[in-house]
Amino acid sequence: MQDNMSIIGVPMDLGQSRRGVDMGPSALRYAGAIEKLQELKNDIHDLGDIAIARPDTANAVEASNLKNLKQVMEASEELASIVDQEIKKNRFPVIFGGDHSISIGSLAGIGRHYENLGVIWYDAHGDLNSSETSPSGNIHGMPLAVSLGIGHEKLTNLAGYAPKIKPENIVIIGARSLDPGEKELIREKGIKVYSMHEIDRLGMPNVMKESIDYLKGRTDGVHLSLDLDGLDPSEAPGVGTPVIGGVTYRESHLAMEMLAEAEILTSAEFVEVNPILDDKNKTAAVAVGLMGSLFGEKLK
Ligand code: 4U7
Ligand code: MN
Ligand code: MN
Ligand code: MN
Repeated sequence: MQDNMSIIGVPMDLGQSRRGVDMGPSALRYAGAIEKLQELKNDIHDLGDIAIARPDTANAVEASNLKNLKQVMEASEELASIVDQEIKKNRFPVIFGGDHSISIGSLAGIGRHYENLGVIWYDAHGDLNSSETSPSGNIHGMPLAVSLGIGHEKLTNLAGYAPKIKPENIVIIGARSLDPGEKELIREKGIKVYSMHEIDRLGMPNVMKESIDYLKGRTDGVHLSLDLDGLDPSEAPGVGTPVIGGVTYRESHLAMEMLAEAEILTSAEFVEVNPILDDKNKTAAVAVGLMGSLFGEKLK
């Protein structure tokens, strides 16, 4: 893995309904994320946070059922362009969210650089809804679908091309809350999913070995999108949509170490940390611990 990383904070909370996740980048920095990365890599640029527009309360009636579509779109454009620039400089992008709608921008910026970009979606959810299937209208439940070219065209056409990724290059890990429309899409597109059922049955070492072998054979780059709600809420309580019965910290730590050893990652993001809902910034500390294992603490 490259020794030069660029950190981009995205204080976005408009892709969902609970306040506080916009403070995610601050919570991660306060928990020592930058210092941890500096311990492990020689050349860290913290680019700070991008600016996020406020919700347009005067025009609360929107042209679509997607909440804050315009603001999410604008932030995604900006994030996509920064990520694109950093990759052109041959730097490894690490994105700090913010809610998971920011992946629309991350993947739009990264996708152009790879013929077959792999994506590891570590999450309790599939984030595969469209405006038609979404029970909530919250865009943080849609980024994986949008990146496949499914959803509102203002989002799917972001950065001027679609789709950003192919269904056969995705692995979802930790799923345990999938909406009916998401399950249908998973079946239709043949997306590889290691739900909690498979993690229980096979164990995390086999799940990661299979995922890595699968992606190694077919991709030319891999993005890790780690939603902290993939972990169990007893260990990562500071998230907006917790689901009981999740992956443990130890299992996640091992998953990150196996990714470090495999040397397949080309970008990463950590999303959905909400310090307002957290227990003394515990979830941000968990995220920083996982960054340590992901970026080679054990191998040093
Ligand atoms: B997250 C949900 F209905 N599926 O679409 C939706 F259950 O980025 C939740 O994974 C989405 O945290 C969760 O609103 C999005 C809901
Ligand atoms: Mn998510
Ligand atoms: Mn989630
Ligand atoms: Mn260890």
